[in-house]
Amino acid sequence: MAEPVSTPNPASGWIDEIFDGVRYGLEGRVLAEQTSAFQRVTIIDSQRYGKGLLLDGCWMTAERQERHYHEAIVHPALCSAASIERVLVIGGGDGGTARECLRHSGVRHLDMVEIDGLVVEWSQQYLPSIGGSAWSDPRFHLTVGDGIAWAANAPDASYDVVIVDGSDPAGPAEGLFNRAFFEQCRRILRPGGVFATQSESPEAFRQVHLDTVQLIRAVFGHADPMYGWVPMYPSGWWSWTFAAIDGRRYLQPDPSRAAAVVDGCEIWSPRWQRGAFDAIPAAIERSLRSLHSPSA
Ligand code: SPD
Repeated sequence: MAEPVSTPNPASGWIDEIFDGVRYGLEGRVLAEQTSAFQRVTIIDSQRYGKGLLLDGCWMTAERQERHYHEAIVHPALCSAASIERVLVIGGGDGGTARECLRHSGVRHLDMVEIDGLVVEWSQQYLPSIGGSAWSDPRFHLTVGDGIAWAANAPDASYDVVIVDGSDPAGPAEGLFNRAFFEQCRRILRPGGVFATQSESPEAFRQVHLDTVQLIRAVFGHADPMYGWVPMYPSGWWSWTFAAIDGRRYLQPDPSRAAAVVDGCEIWSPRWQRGAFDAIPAAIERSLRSLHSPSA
């Protein structure tokens, strides 16, 4: 994947992610910026979407559009795994994925493993509504550390749901997109378990998207991408990919679990989810049918 290019962030004005000859910008001002041990972390205040987070100049989340992403990555998995007692979130340092998971009363223990402590610290300080009550929920257990190593060291069949909420496959998140990592994720899932990951844009990052879906298919035997919108991300068009140990159970949300969360959702519903899985573009479907399994 080409390295994203980022302009130095001005104190105020347009703040852009620039990729492949296109810029995706918000008008606002930079509130804080620091280079951690892993990446450049930027917090902004934007006119339209409130406070937001960029990593290495790439948009991650913002207060008034984070639900597009977090509801989509969580509820297809949490509404369909056979059990949802033990959940692992790899990445997810802004807390939004954990927050949506913990809306499910069946979750008893959630481990979140985020590599960059500064992302957690600044999300708690500047974006508290995104993590919301997750940060103080007794079921929530945060480890600041390497999620790839965590998955490699976890016992077999130790989680019901594994969600990978990483950034783009450059820098610290690169290892979240390869076969060895997906194999570990499969190994640590219990029977009936469900795996979910963000799988990039079918437009702006088409090849990464295709490779990711294909690798997960090779590891799990099947996997399905689901398509939606995250307006601040490159092209605005995004995807999440789901797989499960025992078939395509993520396509069928359990009605009682869905009913318990849907009224609090802005985007996700069982109906939205059906459409989002069905919204696979024809060319992507063709490419996935014709591709051979990549090996890396
Ligand atoms: N290009 C953006 C990919 C970001 C995926 N993760 C977003 C973090 C939200 N919790």
